[in-house]
Amino acid sequence: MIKLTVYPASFEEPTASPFCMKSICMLHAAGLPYEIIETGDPRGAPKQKLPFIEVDAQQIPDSEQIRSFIETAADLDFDEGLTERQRGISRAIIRMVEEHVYFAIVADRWGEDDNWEHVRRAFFSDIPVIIRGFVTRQVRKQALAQLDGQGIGRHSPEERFDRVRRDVIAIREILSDKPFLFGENPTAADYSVVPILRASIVTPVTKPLAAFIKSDPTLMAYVTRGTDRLYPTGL
Ligand SMILES: N[C@@H](CCC(=O)N[C@@H](CS)C(=O)NCC(=O)O)C(=O)O
Repeated sequence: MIKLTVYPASFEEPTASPFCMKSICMLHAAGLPYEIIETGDPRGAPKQKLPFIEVDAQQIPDSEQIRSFIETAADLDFDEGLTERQRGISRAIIRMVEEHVYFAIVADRWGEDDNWEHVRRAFFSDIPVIIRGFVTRQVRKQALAQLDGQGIGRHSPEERFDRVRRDVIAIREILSDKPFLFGENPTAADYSVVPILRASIVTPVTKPLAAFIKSDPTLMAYVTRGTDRLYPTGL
C-alpha cells in the first residue's frame, strides 16, 4: 500500500497544497491503492516539503518524482499520445505554474495581511493558543524569506499580478477551445495547472489574480471540467 502524506484540507480544497492535490489526483487516476496521511508539519518529510510517499519502506519526495513512480508502478504515461514537441510544451507549462504562479499565490496568501489572518486560522488552529502567536509569526517570517529568496517577494503586488496575469493568459491561449491543454483528455500539465488555478480562486480574500481567473469564462470552465475529471470524489 502506498502512503501519501499531505497537508489537511483547507479553503474548500481536499488539501491545502496544490502539489499534494496533484499527487492525489495522479494516484487516483492510476488506480493504485493508496492511503492518505495528513500532517500540518512538513519537518518529518525527506525534503521538509509535502507531498511525499512511502512505499516498501522507501520515501519518495516531490510531486514530480511521485509522478515518475506512479508511471512506472502503474505502467502508464500521463502524456500518452503527445508528440515530443507537445511534451516539451507540457514541461514548460508545468515549470511555469509550479515555479512561478504557485509562488504568486503563496505571496497572496502569506504576504498580504488580510489573507494571512485566514491562513493563520486555517493552517495553525491545532497549535496550543499559548504558543500560537509566536509559532505562526516565525513560520510566516520563514515563508516571506522564501518568497524573497525566490524573487517574487521583491515585486510589488501590482508587479506580481502583471507577471502572473501573462502566465495565466498563456495557459488560456494554449487551452484555446480544447477541453484540456493538449486535447480531449487530461495530460500531466492539467494535473499541475488545475490545482494551482484552484488554489488562487479559493484563497479567502480575492486578490487580482483570483479576480482575473474568476472573470475568465474559458479558464473557469476549464477549472470546473478539470476538477470534475481529476479530483477523486468523497475526499
Ligand atoms: N517541488 C515540490 C514542491 C512542494 C512544496 O512546495 N510544498 C509546500 C506546500 S505547497 C511545502 O511543503 N512547503 C513547506 C516549506 O517550504 O516549508 C513538489 O512538486 O512536490
